[in-house]
Amino acid sequence: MTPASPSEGAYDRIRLRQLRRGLARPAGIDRRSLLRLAAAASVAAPLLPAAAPSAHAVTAPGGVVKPLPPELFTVRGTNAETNFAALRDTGLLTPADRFFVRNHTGTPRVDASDWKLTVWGDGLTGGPVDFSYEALRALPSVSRTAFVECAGNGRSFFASQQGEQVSGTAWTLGAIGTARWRGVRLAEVLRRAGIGANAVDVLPRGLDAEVVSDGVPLGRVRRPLPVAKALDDVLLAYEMNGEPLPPDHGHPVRLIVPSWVGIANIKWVGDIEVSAEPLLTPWNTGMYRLFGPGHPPEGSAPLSRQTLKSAFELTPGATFAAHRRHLLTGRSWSGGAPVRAVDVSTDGGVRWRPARLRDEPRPGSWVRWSADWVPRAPGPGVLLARATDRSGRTQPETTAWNTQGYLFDAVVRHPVTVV
Ligand SMILES: Nc1nc2c(c(=O)[nH]1)N[C@H]1C(S)=C(S)[C@@H](COP(=O)(O)O)O[C@H]1N2
Ligand SMILES: [Mo]
Repeated sequence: MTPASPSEGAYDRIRLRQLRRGLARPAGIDRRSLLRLAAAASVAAPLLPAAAPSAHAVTAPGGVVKPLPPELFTVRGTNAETNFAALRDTGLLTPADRFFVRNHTGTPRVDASDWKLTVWGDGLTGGPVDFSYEALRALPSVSRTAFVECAGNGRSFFASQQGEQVSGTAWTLGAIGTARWRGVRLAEVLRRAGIGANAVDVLPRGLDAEVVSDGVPLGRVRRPLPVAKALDDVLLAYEMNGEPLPPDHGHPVRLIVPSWVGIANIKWVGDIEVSAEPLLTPWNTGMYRLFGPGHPPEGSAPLSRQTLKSAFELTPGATFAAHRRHLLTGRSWSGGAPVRAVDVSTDGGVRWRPARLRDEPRPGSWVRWSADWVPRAPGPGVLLARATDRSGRTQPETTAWNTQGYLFDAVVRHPVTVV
C-alpha cells in the first residue's frame, strides 16, 4: 500500500463522510445551478467570485506552444507525451523542450507583468490579498527537484496488457517529467495572506479557458488541496530548470505538489480560495477518484499520492544485435517513498537481476538505472523492469481495474527484436 501521512489519510476520510452527508460545498459549480445558469445563458459571470482576478489569458491556437517534434513527443489530443527514448541522453532533470504537456483545454498566454495572484476566502482572517509577480519573486525562495506525473500515466496498458477498457488519454509511460523548480512556499504566501485556524481547503484555479465536458461547462481547472498538504511542501513555482516557467508549463506561476497526482499541480494559477469548509469541484469528485469494483458509488477518496512505475529509455520494438553487449537504461519512480531497488528481466519475466541505480533515491524524484544485456537468440523478445520503494512496495503483475484507468502500477512488458 502507498503510505499516506496521518493528516492525508484523515483528510480523505473526512471528505468522504462529508460528501456522503452532503456537507461539502461545491466550489463554483454544482450540477443543479449549472443547468439553471446554462439555461439563463450566463454561466461565466456568476461563477467568478468577486475577488477573482480578470484573466489576461488568450488561448494559443493548437493548444501547445512549444514545438512537438515526433522524435521527442507523441501528440494525444490537446496533450503531448514524452517519448521515453528521448530521455536516454538527458540527465536527472527533464529539459523543458521534452517535458510532457497535459492541457485540459490549451496553453494560455499570460503576461507576468499584468498577472497577479489573488488569495481570498472565508478561511482567511481578513479580506482578499493580491501578490504581483514582482512581489512573489521578492519573497524568500526555495528550490526542489520533483516529478510531475499525470494520474493516468500508463493508462493504455489496462487495454494492451490486461484487455480492459478505460476512458481517458491513452498514455504509455511518458506522462511524467522531473524538473528543478524554484519558487515560494505556498505556506509562506498563505501565512502572509492571513490564513486562519479554521481553514480546511485551499483551491488554486488556473487562468486557462473554461472546460466544457459533454456540453456541460465545468468552469476553470481547479482542485482542492487539504490545508495540511498546502502548508507542507507545496511550491508556487516560477522557475523550471533555472529558467522562467515556459508557457506550456504554467507561466508565470504554477503549483508544484510533490509526490501527488499531476492534476494537483495547477498551472497558470490566478487565484487561490482558502476555505473554512471542504470544497468539491469536478476535479475531486467525478474525476481523479477510483470508480469500479471495490469502490463506493461516489468513488474512492480523491487521488493524492502517485504510485510506483518503471520505464525503459527505448522505443517500443527497438532492435538489438545478437551477441553484442548493450547498455539498457531506464527510470523508476514512486510517489509513496524513494525507489530502493530495480530488477530487470530480459527473457520475458522468467529470470530477474538487479539493475545498477545511477542516482541517490530521493522522495518525489526518480532514479536512473542501467543493466548490461548480451542477447543470444534472434527473434522477438520482451524486457521488463520492476521497482521496489522504501515503503516495501513492489510493482505488481497487474493493476486492479478502475473505470478511468488511473494509477497503473503493474510491470510493463517492453517489446524488442533481436536481430
Ligand atoms: N490550469 C491547469 N493546470 C493544470 C492542468 C490544466 O489543464 N490546466 N492540467 C493538470 C494535469 S492533469 C497535469 S498531469 C499537469 C501536467 O503538467 P505539465 O503540462 O507541465 O506537464 O498539469 C496539471 N495542471
Ligand atoms: Mo493529469
